[in-house]
Amino acid sequence: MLTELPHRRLNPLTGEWVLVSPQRTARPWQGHVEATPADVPPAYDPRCYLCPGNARAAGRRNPNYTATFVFDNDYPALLPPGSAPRLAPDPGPLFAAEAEPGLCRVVCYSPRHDLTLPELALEQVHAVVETWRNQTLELAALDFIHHVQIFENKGEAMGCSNPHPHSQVWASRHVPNEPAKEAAAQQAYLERTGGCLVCDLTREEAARGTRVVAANASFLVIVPFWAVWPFETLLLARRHTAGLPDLEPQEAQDLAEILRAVTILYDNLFEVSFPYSMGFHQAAWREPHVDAHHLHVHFYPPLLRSASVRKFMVGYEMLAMPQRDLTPETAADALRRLPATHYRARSAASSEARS
Ligand code: H2U
Ligand code: ZN
Repeated sequence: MLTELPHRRLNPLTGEWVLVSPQRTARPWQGHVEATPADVPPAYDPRCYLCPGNARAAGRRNPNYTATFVFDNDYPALLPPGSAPRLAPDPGPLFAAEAEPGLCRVVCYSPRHDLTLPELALEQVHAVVETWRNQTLELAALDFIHHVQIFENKGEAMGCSNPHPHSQVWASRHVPNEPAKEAAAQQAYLERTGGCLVCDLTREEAARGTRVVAANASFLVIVPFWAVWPFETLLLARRHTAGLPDLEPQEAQDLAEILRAVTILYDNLFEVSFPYSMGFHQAAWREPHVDAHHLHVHFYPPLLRSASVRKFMVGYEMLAMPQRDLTPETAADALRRLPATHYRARSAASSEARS
């Protein structure tokens, strides 16, 4: 039984296996309890590098922006072409290295220092989606760019260095490891079956329903069958869409709606601003096999049992393979049952009713 006994499950997008040990969910745990930052941040923080009108760490000043705000990362991990290191002509198989030109940008979601995706109004999340779409178009048009990676690190638990809600865009010449693995798997699936792996998955998961967390006309959010993180989710476009630039206007609206919906469920799970790393996987425009690629978003949240008990990828995970106790089906069920209204909006409404 997949609900009771240890087994392993295959991630068809990466070809990697995850060990599932549902019999261990009752084991005692006496580890470290992380302190959770309970303070509600201010709407504007004069010391924040990302708030409107403030000076950033390297000295540049932000404009008094009123919507989304994009800037070139002051400490970029990638540099434009022309700044390539001089490399040995033939280092041999043991010391391979190559230049990696690219660009890194930061996307502030809104002027508000205190509002993360789930607390922004729907129109504001839509503005973020449009900004990501425009960044993708602009960066993918550059001849030295073959991959545009949009991602967000949210919360101190994920190493986010600034609480002002923002995401990052790193655009690079090479397709990085994770999207490259997934692109190869999608291409192989297309060659083997004649169909799209993610289209087939989306249809199957919608029909089964057991791992569905949220859905609308254009998107589906599931806890994947092979999830590694306890409350990992996968957001899937129902229509075969290679990337953000291909979305129809209604689909962009629906994407904003479902991003808001899933992040509200996350915040409601432990009534805390839920940390995660999330990111879009979209086609690498200049690759020849764009057909096999299907737009999706991964959410990787670290929390396990409460606002302070997180999962660590250590020991067996580092040396052997990922392992989880809670089944993906149980996680999906827990998320799906949560209220659709953010807990802070609910507590604000009830304190208004009392006064
Ligand atoms: P996180 O998304 O992990 O918090 O990283 C924030 C990014 O913002 C980080 O890459 C950049 C950092 O280099 N940043 C600036 O470019 N300028 C600043 O003034 C602060 C942070
Ligand atoms: Zn700020």
